[in-house]
Amino acid sequence: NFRAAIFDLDGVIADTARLHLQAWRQLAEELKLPWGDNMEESLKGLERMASLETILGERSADFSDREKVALASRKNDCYRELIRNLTADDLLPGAGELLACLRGRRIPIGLASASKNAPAVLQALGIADCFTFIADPAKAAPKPAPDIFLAAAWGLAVDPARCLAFEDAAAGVTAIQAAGIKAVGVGDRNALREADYLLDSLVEFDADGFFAPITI
Ligand code: B16
Ligand code: MG
Repeated sequence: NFRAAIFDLDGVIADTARLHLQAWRQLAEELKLPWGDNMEESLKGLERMASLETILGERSADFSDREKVALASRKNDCYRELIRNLTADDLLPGAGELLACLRGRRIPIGLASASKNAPAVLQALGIADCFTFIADPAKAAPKPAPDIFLAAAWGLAVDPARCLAFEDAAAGVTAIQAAGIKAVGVGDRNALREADYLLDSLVEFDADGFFAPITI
């Protein structure tokens, strides 16, 4: 049995990947950058500056580091504007139910999101109280490095080997496994084929198979 659950946010709990994409797309249009077909999959789980580099592509050399910071912050302002409209309706299928089920079983729940906007997103979705510990992405090397998942396990005071973590991005699955944690891939079965367990959505997750039942 696992003793703790650790979640990625965008694409696992919240339907925010589309908002990140919308904000990046707006920036790309303003800069008249080409928009590749596979952009959605390429941007998944990447931290902010790495996402910017992906958007800029061959045009990266045209911008100084200072200009890049300004561009990333312009995208972030747009994203912050978009997440103001988030509500519990933007929880992905099964997410609210799973969080409630884990809380009922007294399973500590951690967040390992690359997003510096994660606390604002959790508030808007009305689920901030569900989390025992939120790992700080500003203090961790970006996924696929294991740091953010290790920080979450440490914050929950649970051995990584007793944690189960959920991800929608291949780089996230790599990060989880590098931390010595078992990975549940949620979404694209091909992109996430390295995961220890695969789900189309959290609705399919059977908590009884992984976590001890409520003990009184
Ligand atoms: P921010 P996750 C990631 O969150 C997103 O998937 C990714 O698209 C985003 O660029 C990254 O957070 C950084 O977010 O710009 O808000 O700090 O999937 O790790 O929860
Ligand atoms: Mg994600």
